[in-house]
Amino acid sequence: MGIDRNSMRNVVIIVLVLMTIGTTNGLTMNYYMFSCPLLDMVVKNYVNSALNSDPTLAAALLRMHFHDCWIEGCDGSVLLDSTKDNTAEKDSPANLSLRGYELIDDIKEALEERCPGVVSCADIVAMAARDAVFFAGGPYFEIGKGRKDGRRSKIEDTINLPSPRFNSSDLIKQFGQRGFTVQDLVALSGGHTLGAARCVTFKDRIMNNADPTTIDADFSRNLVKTCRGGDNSRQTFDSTTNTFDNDYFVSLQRKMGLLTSDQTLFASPLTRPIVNDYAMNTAMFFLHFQQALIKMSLMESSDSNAPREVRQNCRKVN
Ligand SMILES: *[C@@H]1O[C@H](CO)[C@@H](O)[C@H](O)[C@H]1NC(C)=O
Ligand SMILES: CC(=O)N[C@H]1CO[C@H](CO)[C@@H](O)[C@@H]1O
Repeated sequence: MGIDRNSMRNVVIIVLVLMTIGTTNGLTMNYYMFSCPLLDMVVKNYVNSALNSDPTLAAALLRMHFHDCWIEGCDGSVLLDSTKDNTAEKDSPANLSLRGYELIDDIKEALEERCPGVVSCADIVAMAARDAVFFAGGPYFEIGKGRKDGRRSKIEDTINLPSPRFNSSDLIKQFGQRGFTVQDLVALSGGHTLGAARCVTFKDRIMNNADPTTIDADFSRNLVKTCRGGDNSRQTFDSTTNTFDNDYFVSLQRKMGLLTSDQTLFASPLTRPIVNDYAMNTAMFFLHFQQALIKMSLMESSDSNAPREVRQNCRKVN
């Protein structure tokens, strides 16, 4: 008996098929399987212990991944420090509340000890965001790896980030241009289940008598109080700010969305039904969120000839 040539061939085909499952944009689930087998464990341990001492970092890590991907693809550009000839993305006012860089540095350092020169900073950011969502109570999912780090990070590119003052048509348009459906837009906005925003991003909603059709009166009075502390005073997006849940969507139904770009999702007939679905069905939100986040994590630079590398230090090009 034994294995004949035909069944051997079938085994080989099955193995090849398995290896290509989850391959998108050149990324694979098991990209570092041999070159850095402990990668997943290292990132998870660092993210977990960082969140234990500072749960607000979950929002920061998710936001960092979003900012990274949105500007010229997920290439670690958000991590680069400014140099004397170049002002980097991270020094844009739009970035004012980005945090978590030290954690990424720590993870990179730990990985350089185990598998030097192998794991890109862009992959670390993507994995840290994924793990942050999970440790905050959200879904767990696999993501492709094999991103490379870019060498460009320019303050002027950050004008392409969605504005907190966008209405639903602006949002649908900008997300649509980048390949996201209306469902992806609403699901990704649900990332605001974590974190807070500064007064300067929402105070226009409460000045000159808040419009009661778009904002709850008590909520509005609370925001006025918060903003007495100045433009940098912070207000959480929902009442469970460090927990990844669907409370954000329930808040929108109550006209307690923080930013114009949040509450508008309940105002538009194109997005309101999706908000209502997620407010009722956490499992649906989680599923759609992970699908949209995976899509986001595959965003690539519009310049396919842009130089790519695995950075030694996430803050500096090699
Ligand atoms: C959304 O805002 C844009 C300007 O940014 C405006 O042209 C458009 O009419 C607005 N759409 C809605 C539905 O309010
Ligand atoms: C303009 C500005 O304040 N940019 C900030 C962007 O984020 C980094 C990291 O937190 C800050 O160091 C910059 O000052």
